[in-house]
Order: sequence, then structure tokens, then C-alpha cells
Amino acid sequence: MDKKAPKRKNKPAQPENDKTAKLESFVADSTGEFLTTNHGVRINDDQNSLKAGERGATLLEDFILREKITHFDHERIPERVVHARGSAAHGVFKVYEDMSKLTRAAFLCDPGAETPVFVRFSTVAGSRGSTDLARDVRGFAVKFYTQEGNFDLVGNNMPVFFIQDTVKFPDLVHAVKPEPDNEMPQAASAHDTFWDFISQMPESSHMIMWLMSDRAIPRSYRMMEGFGVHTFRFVNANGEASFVKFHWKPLLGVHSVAWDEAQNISGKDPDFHRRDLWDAIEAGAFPEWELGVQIVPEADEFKFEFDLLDPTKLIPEELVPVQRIGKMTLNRNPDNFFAETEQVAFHVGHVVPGIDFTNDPLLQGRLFSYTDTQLIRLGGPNFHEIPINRPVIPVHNNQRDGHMRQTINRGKTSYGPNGIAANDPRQVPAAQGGFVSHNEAIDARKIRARSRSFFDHFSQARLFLNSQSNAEKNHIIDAFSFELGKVKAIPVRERMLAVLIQIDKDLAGAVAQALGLKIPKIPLADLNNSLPADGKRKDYASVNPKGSLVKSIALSMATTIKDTVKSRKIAILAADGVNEQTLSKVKDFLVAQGAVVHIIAPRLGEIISAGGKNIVVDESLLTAASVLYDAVYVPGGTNSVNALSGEANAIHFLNEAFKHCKAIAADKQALQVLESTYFAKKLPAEYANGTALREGILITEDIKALTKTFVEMIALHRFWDREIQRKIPA
Ligand code: HDE
Repeated sequence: MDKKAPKRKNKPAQPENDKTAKLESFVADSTGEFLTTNHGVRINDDQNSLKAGERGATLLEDFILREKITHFDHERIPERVVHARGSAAHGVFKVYEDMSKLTRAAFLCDPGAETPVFVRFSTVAGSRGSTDLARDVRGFAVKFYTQEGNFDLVGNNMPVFFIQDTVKFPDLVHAVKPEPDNEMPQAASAHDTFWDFISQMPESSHMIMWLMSDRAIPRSYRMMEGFGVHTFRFVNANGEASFVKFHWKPLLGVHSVAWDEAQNISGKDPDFHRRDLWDAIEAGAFPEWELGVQIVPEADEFKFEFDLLDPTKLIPEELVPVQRIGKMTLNRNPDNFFAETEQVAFHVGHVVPGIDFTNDPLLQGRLFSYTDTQLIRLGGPNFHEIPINRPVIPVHNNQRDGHMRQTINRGKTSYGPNGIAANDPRQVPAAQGGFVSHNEAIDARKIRARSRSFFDHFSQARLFLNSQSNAEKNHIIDAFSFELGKVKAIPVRERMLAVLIQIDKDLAGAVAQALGLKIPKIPLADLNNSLPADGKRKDYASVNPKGSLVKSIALSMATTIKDTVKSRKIAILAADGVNEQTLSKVKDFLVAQGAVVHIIAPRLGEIISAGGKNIVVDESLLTAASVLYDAVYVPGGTNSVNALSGEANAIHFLNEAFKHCKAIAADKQALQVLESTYFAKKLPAEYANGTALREGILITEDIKALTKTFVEMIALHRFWDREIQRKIPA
């Protein structure tokens, strides 16, 4: 290979940063190269093994075959025990203002600094090959490659967790994973073992509300919030600490799909989220989030109705506002899924000076788990040398050897203190960036117990429910009814109803109705079955105070950003004879607003417009599906309209778009196509007179409305009222 030639010859035109530039030295690109063995020997025949005669046995001597097969046999590594399925991207983070009053973390103190990041999104329960659209929590793990080492913010898209103590994590995960006798179901919490566990674990009530909400079926990774969950600490250069909760706020708003849609997407495109992230970045529609922090001064630690150390609680934004302190932009897809997305190793314990932990018992246990899990998954203690895991600054210490060691450490000493090498590598004073743990005062006895301040299990679950819109509440009721309906053991269903009634009577009543069950009366003190062997029930009894805050606006997605159609996918249904003018005008307008527009026709190739123009078809009615789009438009043109009216797949497309509460627009001339749908008779009589933004349906000759109003409709995302106003068939 020409030494001067860049290694990555097919380099995508996506921005470089300090980290991606450093990865470059590990990149291999075979364009124009000869085939070689792993040891560099050029291979003459890679298609036939070496045999004793044309029809003879294969010879052991065939080192080329042996090497190829052996490597193949060893290609797989264990998938992550949780968060196995994920997708990742490179990007950058920039802080808006110097945060040095709160933290000495250098990347948060210099608005001029651009910190490379690598972000991996994931589902939790499913295997590597499972569907993206499972009802599940999403992982949101960010690795900041700072000039002071790597900081990993290993969060989720929900701000709380199921359990309060790490010791229960294996139980939780065993319960939610496929059942051990038959490995069913894949990537789903709708089964007996999960709800058996949850129904005995009232501390999971708050998290369960999030999991049964639409947050568990995001429209896109790009449209999810992220949360650090635990309370962390910021520490400034004077050693002064404050508590901090981390948030990621997506600039596209927070949006979800409908549950029926999620189930359909799982069949039509199980890679829906992965593809969405990849395509958006390839198209230059770079996803962005603002980093938010909620700061609580140390003096206010006990000011709240809940314990800041309890990971089943959030701090309502009404009590402590979220300050937006910086922006993250994902602008580059990985070159290689395995090398980067699969081998990246996050650890909640990767912090930099200025960021520290609290005693949240869930966080404390995680500090052990993440390195431990990489040892088995990545095969040994040198996983930090895998290119994607390396910091952008040099590593110097006395750790040595181990499987697959890459670094060639020069010199005689690998210990400290040493005299031979003048004590290098040297310890670093705090003023020069040495990490000093926050000097929290501790005076305690060793004890296996939980603080009574952790036993309010329901008030924030109720706060969450109260904060939802009517449509969101209905979805929660439906989700419980679906999930518990999949549970075979009636006592488990019943026990869950006894938990739900602690949260809200109407919720419990509606779910009981769907399950055809009565709500059993289980006293509050008997709900929690996570008792120590000789524990007294009252020591572990839940309490259920009212909570002084009734509603928190930030908890509802109804109030999210709804003024952009950037990167939304819009379908245009067309056939030969389509009115080319309106099609182009609507398409061009949508594209100019940043939307992605696909022309979908009965067949692939090209269609010919009424004016004789050739129009390239992006998808056929066979390869596309309504659930993969955010909105649909049907242009006029007599022949096109006639053809589509008789196309079952086109009618199904519209029916599904209606059912999933999406924006639908049509030229007046195309009304005939809509009249073939089941919702035709439910079309509002006054549809053309300004009902579009309420109903989500626009049928008009007015091209201005077809562009401007249609865009506003799409930005509203969904017209959930349709579900309430009209019966929507399956
Ligand atoms: Fe994790 N978690 N976790 N977790 N977690 C892992 O580490 C663990 C928890 C989260 O994209 C594992 O490398 C324990 C909360 C994300 O690679 C493992 C407990 C939150 C990812 C592990 C928790 C998370 C993981 C599995 C209870 C949100 C994927 C593979 C105390 C704040 C990171 C791995 C990626 C992955 C342990 C609870 C987020 C086994 C013991 C709470 C986003 O180490």
C-alpha cells in the first residue's frame, strides 16, 4: 500500500474531531488492495481449499483455510447482559458558559472547547438481534473524550429506576428477560415473571408508570430525553460541592409512536430506530440535545419530600429548574459496528475531576458492575486499549500485561514509588488536575438496611400520571391492560391491581375492568415482599403520602416542541397520471423545511405524470408501509387517483395513517381515494375550513394550505383526539 495514501479511502464527508482523527490510525480500507492473510501473505486462491486431488480430502496443511475458519469460529463475543441491542454515533459537545463556579471539570468550564463524544442508544431487555420498537427503557450512554480523561454519562430515557438497591438488579433482570425454561418472550416485559417481580416490589411503581407510558416506544432516538437518573455531585476548584441531576433535552422535541404502530414496525422494520439514526446523520440532519442540570446546594439536601439519594425519585422541574448548559451534536456514523458500537465500554465510574458520586445505593453498586462486565464481554483487563475506548490524552500508569496487551511500555519500572525512574509516572496535585474524591463526612455503622426516607413508593408515580394529557393517560391504561393481559397467573394480575390502586383509583379501576378482575384489598403494609429473613414487615412497609405537587408539566410529552418537521418522513402516494405540479410543490416545500419525502407508487421505477413527466419512485406499496412514515399526502391527477382508489395497499396505507393519528393531506381531486377508506364517512364536513390543525386531515385545492398548513400539522406529530372521538378498528 502507498504509505502516503489515506487509510480510509471511502471516507464519508462527515466532520472529524479529535477522537475520530485519532481512530484514523486504526482504520483499514481495502479499496484497491491485494488480499492477504492476517500475517500479510498475499493470497492467490481464496475460493478453493487445498485438497489431495480435485475430489480428495482437505489438507491440514492449508494454513489459509485454517486461519480463515478459525477466525470466523471466534467472531462472536458475549452480548451485553442488558442493553444488548444498540446503535451509536460520534459527535461533539460544547458548553455554553463557564461552569467553574459549580465544577472544575475543564470541559464544562471552557465554552471554546469542543469535546468529542460517542453515544450509544439501546433497548434493555432484548437480545442483539431483537426489535427496536419493544416496549422498553432506552439506554442513553454518552462517552465524553475530555482533555482530563473520559467521562461517561451512562443514562436512560427515563429519569428514575425500578429498584433502590443494586443487590436486586440481577433479580430484576432475570425477571424481565425471557423466561428461563423456554426463552420467551423476546424483548418484552409482557409476561409472568416480570410482573410477578414488579407486583411484589412497590418501589418500582414510579418507573412502571414511565414504562407503561409512550416514553417506552419512542418515535426516534433523536426524539428522546436522556437522564443521568442518580444524583451526582459537582465539585469546584475550592472543593465546594453541590448535588446535580443530568438531563438531555432533544431539540426536535420528545415524540412517540402508537403501541399498535410499534408492534407493526417490529415486523416491517425491526431496525427502525437504528436506521433512523443512521439515515439522519448520513443526510446531514444531525441530531442535537442540550445538556441540562438541576443543581441543589448541599445545604438543601433534606429540603425535599423525597430523598435525593433515592433513584426512584426525580426532582420536579417546578422545584428545581433545568438549566441548559451546553449542546451535543451527533454528526458522524461509526465506520464499523463491531469495532465501535459493540466494543465501546461505558462505566458510570468513569468520571473526571469536578464530577463525583453520591451514596445512592444503586449508583454505588453500578460503580462495581461496569468494569466487571467488560472483563467477560471484552475478554480481559485491556479493554481500555480498544480504539473506541481510549481517551484522547495519553495513559501512563504501572498497570501491565494481560490478554491482548497493545501498549509497549518502555523502561524497567512498573511500580511506584520507584527511584530508578525518578518516580515516574508521577502522582498529580489537585491543582494540576489530579482527581481528589469529595471529602464527604461519614460516621456510620455497617448495616444492611434502607433509610425510611426511601419508602414513599407511590406519590411520584401519581405525580407522573396526573401530569399526563388525557391521551397519554389512556395509553397508560391500555399498556397495563395489554401487559397484564399477557400474564397467565391471575394472582399476579390481582396483586398488580392492588399496587395500582395505591397510585390512582381510576387507573386501577380501568385496568381491572379490562382484565375482568376485582381489585383485591391488600393492606399497604403487606404490599412490599422484599423483606429480610428476620425483618419486621413494618420496617419495610411502603408509605403513601399525598405529595404537595399535583402536576409537573415537564413530565408530559403533550407540551413538547411541536414547531419543526426536520427529518420527519412523509409519504406521497402517486401513480401514473399524477398531477405533477402539486406533487412537486408540496414535495419541494416539505424538503425545504427539512423533511424527508418518499414517493410511493404501485410499482418501483418511474411513473409518468399527467403532463408526461417521468417521476422517480422511492418505494412501492409493497416495500413501504404507513407505519414507517409520519404523514401522508395524496396529490390529484385523474388516472393516479383512479389507480390508487383501486389499490388495496394504498387504502390500507391511509387507513393505518388515520388509525395512528397521523397528518393526512390530499388534493381535492384525490378525495375519491380517501372515500375508499373506512374513515371516509367520519371525515368532518367542514374539513377544508380550518379544521386541519384540529383534525389532522386536510383536503383542499389551496396549494398554500397544502404546503404551509400541512407542515404545521406534521409538526404537531399526532392527533390523538381521533382515538377518543371515533372508534378506530384494528
Ligand atoms: Fe446499567 N448496566 N446497571 N443502568 N446500563 C449495563 O454494562 C447495572 C442502570 C445503562 O450502551 C451493563 O457494559 C447495574 C441504571 C446503560 O454499552 C452492566 C445496575 C441506568 C447501559 C450494567 C444498573 C443504567 C447499561 C451491561 C443497577 C441508567 C448500556 C453491559 C444498580 C442511569 C451502556 C455493560 C452501553 C449497561 C449494570 C442500572 C444505564 C451489567 C448493576 C439505573 C445505558 O454493567
